[in-house]
Amino acid sequence: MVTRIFARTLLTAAAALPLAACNWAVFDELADDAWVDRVTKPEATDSRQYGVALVASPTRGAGTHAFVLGRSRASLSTLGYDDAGERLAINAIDPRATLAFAGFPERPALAGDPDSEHVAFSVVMGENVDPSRIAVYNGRTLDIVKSVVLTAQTEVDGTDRHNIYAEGLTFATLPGFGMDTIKELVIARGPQLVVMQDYSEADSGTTFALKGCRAVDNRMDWSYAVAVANVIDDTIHPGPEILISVGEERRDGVAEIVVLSPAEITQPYETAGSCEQNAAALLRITSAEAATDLGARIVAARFPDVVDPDPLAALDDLVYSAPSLNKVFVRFGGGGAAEISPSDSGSDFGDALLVADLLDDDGVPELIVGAPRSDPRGVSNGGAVYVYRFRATPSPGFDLALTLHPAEPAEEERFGKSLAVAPFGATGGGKVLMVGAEGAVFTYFRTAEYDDVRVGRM
Ligand SMILES: [Ca+2]
Ligand SMILES: [Ca+2]
Ligand SMILES: [Ca+2]
Ligand SMILES: [Ca+2]
Repeated sequence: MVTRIFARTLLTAAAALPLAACNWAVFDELADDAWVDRVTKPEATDSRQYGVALVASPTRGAGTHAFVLGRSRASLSTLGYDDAGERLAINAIDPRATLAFAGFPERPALAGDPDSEHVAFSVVMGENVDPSRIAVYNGRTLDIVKSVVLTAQTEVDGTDRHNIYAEGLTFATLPGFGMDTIKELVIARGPQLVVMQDYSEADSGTTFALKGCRAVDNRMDWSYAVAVANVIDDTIHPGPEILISVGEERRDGVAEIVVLSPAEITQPYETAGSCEQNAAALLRITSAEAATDLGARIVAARFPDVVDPDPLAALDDLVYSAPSLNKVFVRFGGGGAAEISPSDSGSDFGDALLVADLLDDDGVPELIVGAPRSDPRGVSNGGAVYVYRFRATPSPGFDLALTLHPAEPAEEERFGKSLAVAPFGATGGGKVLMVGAEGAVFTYFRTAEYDDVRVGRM
């Protein structure tokens, strides 16, 4: 399929459009290839930092759907469109009373389960006194599914360490953790790795359990991302591994990604010792440039870098970023590697990261990278998003397919601070790209991939 490229966004009419006849906030065209709907802080959410994190809904009855977090005043909200591309009414709740917490951390962790509507996020319950909490909600109905308090943990020096919130979260099925039919929540939380076994079971259920370990003694002060992927040959370590990026809380030390066997995470959460007390890490991924934030984001992917029946074809590819270096790294399952960096330096390239088959629905995913401190058109920290296509030859790597930013970027707009790709259209084969900015979410619809379904245009 030929894919045309859309690369510009026109947002000049944003504030001027009346909302009476239809609920488009912005109904701007990008040539004839795409249009964008820009949603700014819906009144219902009362949150200045709307869009600080978002995740797409994987299932759909019609149209498309996402879940959006807002900060300052906390909000959970939905953002959806029908099959005609018309925005649905926004649902929003303030979860602070229900969850008894003060607000979201600066960088709230948010994960979506690719197989359900469940979303998980971290909250801070108070200032240096209270434990933190992981909450799971239905991202479509905004009903609470689960809420688990993570109590303060004792430091190596014997003091309790409070107010440690999770920066990294992922849903995963770990073999040997409760029932195989119920997933785990794997959590990177300060100096800890936490596994919430069979997370959706009742706390009193026979298989619900909180397990954990202190990821690697004093070398690790803080963890900020976690992923579960099969990156080590099954003849050496069968099944998936847990990858956790660790460094210093203030991002002032050398960071690395530690690859652990899930089978070693056997200790109850309350008595967590070192993750390596029984067996050393399977692998440590480092950077020659001694990045302080290596693995700020970690994403597993399946790029066709090797051809079956190469045995390594079964391994996952690993995408991880170091925004301080302005770089994204790819470690291919077939043994190759790639480094990606935009020409725009100091842009926090990789602060948001996503792999999805966005451009052409051809089964080969694209790499989508947010760079919220990019300076499009010279506008300081306006932000940009880069989309790369995978190429197999002459060696596995990536080619820039398009760059997105608002046509009239605003200073500190931080376009690209969060990213989601959601299925769209009658079959769900089409995709929309959602990009979070400071107090806004932009949704890109593409006529190159599906019919122009716009109705009620003003
Ligand atoms: Ca399980
Ligand atoms: Ca393995
Ligand atoms: Ca691959
Ligand atoms: Ca593709």
